[in-house]
Amino acid sequence: MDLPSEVYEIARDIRDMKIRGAGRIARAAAKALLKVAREYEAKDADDLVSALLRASKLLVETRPTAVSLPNALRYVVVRVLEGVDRGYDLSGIREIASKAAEEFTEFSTRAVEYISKFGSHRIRDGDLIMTHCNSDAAISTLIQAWEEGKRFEVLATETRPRFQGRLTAARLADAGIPVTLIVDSAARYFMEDVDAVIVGADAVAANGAVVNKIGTSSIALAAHEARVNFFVAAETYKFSPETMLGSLIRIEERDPSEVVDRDFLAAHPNVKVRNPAFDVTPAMYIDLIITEKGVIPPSAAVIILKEEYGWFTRSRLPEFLTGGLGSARIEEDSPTTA
Ligand code: RUB
Repeated sequence: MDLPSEVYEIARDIRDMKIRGAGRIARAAAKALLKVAREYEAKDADDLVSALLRASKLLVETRPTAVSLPNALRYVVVRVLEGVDRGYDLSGIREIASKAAEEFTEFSTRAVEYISKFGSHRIRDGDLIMTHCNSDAAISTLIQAWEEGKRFEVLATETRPRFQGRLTAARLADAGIPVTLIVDSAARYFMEDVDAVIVGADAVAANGAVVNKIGTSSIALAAHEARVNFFVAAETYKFSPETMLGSLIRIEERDPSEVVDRDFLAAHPNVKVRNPAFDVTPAMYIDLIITEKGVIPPSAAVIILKEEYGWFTRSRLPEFLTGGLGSARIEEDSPTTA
């Protein structure tokens, strides 16, 4: 039996960046699994489980950096595998998978609301706030502060090469917030006038480093140099459990044609073009990470990971959902380090 066609559409839209931004990607993945749970005409429970795993594999391979994507899939798959262990039948597994997918979506939406409320406390009247790329968590925080009556201005970087900053500027302007669009390379030029920077995240590592749109780390460095606060707004499902086991977060490298057009590439075959989509901002340049569980210093990332994903080190998830760490997982009875 083939998977519902919407699953392929969602996977394609994530790959082609019609669905983009770590939170939206995660919710789209949960929606795809919900489709499978509800609509896949399974013979029995095993058949449904294998369809859910097939869909998960298809989805997890669409974009490699946003940890929200495997975490959304794992949220559902872990519960489904528990159901299998408890001997649930087909309708039981359908129920578990649907409920988990819906729960994840609700949790993800609510998380942004909490982040906005916590983050807005850090925005003051008269501030000039810089943001980079297009993050729902960061934008919602700014809109929340504005709705609370605070009056401030925003500098939004255009975010080459795909100009997600234009989306940010438009959304802030629609909310009535004064916003100025600048080229990415002007970030340091303006930094001396900036009061705080707020960005989103695609991934947060166990050591507190944050992976976000390319250019984020240069902005963080400029903020550090100018003694400007650098805030990251990130739901806890963007924290990477793989990094607890030493794994590195993979940085997506996209097509050169996003940077220069194909005519240029054809006319200059000896010019190499690189297009990494994300970069890593070390913890030392980050003042706070604003999560739905509260505001934490980056050094507390590992505590969040242990609380949320302690099970990851013992889980029996398929390899494609553990970043290939299957054999490196810590078994219950393995000796602890000396
Ligand atoms: C989007 C991006 C966003 C994070 C967080 O990159 O870097 O800052 O995903 O977004 P892309 P959110 O456009 O390549 O997906 O807070 O909405 O999850």
